[in-house]
Amino acid sequence: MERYKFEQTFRWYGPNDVVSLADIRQAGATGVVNALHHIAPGKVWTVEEINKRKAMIEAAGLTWSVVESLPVSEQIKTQAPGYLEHIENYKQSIRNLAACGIKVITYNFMPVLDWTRTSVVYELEDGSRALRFERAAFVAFDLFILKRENAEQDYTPEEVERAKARFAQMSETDKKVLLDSILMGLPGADESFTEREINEGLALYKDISEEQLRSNLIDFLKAVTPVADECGAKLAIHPDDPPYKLLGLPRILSTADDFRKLVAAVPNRSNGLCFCTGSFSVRADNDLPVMAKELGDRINFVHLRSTQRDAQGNFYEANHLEGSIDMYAIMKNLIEVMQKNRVSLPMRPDHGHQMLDDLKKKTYPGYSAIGRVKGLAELRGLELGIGRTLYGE
Ligand code: DNO
Repeated sequence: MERYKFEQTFRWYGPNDVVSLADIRQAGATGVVNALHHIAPGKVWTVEEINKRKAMIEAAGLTWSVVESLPVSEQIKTQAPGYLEHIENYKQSIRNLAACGIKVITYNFMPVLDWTRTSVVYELEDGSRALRFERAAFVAFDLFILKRENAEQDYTPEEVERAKARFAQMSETDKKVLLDSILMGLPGADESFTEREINEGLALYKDISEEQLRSNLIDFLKAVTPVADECGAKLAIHPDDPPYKLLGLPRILSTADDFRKLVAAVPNRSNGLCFCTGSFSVRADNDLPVMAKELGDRINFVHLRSTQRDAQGNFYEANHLEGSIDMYAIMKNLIEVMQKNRVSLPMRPDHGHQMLDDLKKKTYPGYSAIGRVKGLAELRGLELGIGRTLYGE
């Protein structure tokens, strides 16, 4: 029996990343997940630029397997003037990528902020560091630092009280660390957002409801999926991280049901999911093994990671095989999906703890080398064990 296994990949942020392509090769990955971060959202990724990057990756003995992300501009998300041109450019970028043989394209539709944490240096018992989201600190940021209009309406009275108490305890340094962590900016960006930019971003979405944002996403997918279908490219939408409304901004990809709605509206084959177990794991009502099975036919890319959540809405990024989710059950279901569909899905160990020598280096939060190498090693061992048990080889 032919066996379908994960294509093991590793994210690389490009030539400025302190984790080099040579490091990635030693990690045991064969594929690289990369993006042209220097090209602004809304602009075309030309064949020339794509090929330049591709050659760099191939010279290191690796393959550029996945794009993460081909960013969707705020104009497209809000349907602001100029968005139709951005959509045309997006289509052209898909065509160009496919012509260069890069056919898995990740994107997200999160307004303004991508992933959001309150600390990127949360110290675990063993001295390593993880990314963490602390609910009371986040609410305190919203109410007392950002001072967003009518923000209290989004929280329960208990949450407001807890945030008040938390804020009262914070030193000026604590407040600065909190602000910096939340404004950290997009992955791959060296600059952070300013408070002013966040406020401008929030203003853009003032009149955009969840329904409106979903409808804008559907319009976008209706426009781009036929192009992707035609050139054999597969799209993979990344879920909201964390998977719920933040700062009053609508969020529309937090649950299985959110994704089902997209497929119902746009059944095109290329309309797929980036199954990010870490993002989905923050909600106790997301049953990940069940989602892996049910959505399996639409999963085009897999991020494996776990979080440890608590009853107060806090979570931190746990070791890949620990935390609140059952990684064994998820892995088993994904292996079965690949075998049934006869595909090898690209998978990457998502994030990792900052540990050992990496504690002395400046790396992108979540993307130091050693923690991710550890994650990949554990996950590939788990895959091998389950694969052999299921299929005997
Ligand atoms: C964080 C990542 C996300 C992801 C984008 C995809 O570490 O998982 O930032 O790359 O949301 O568009």
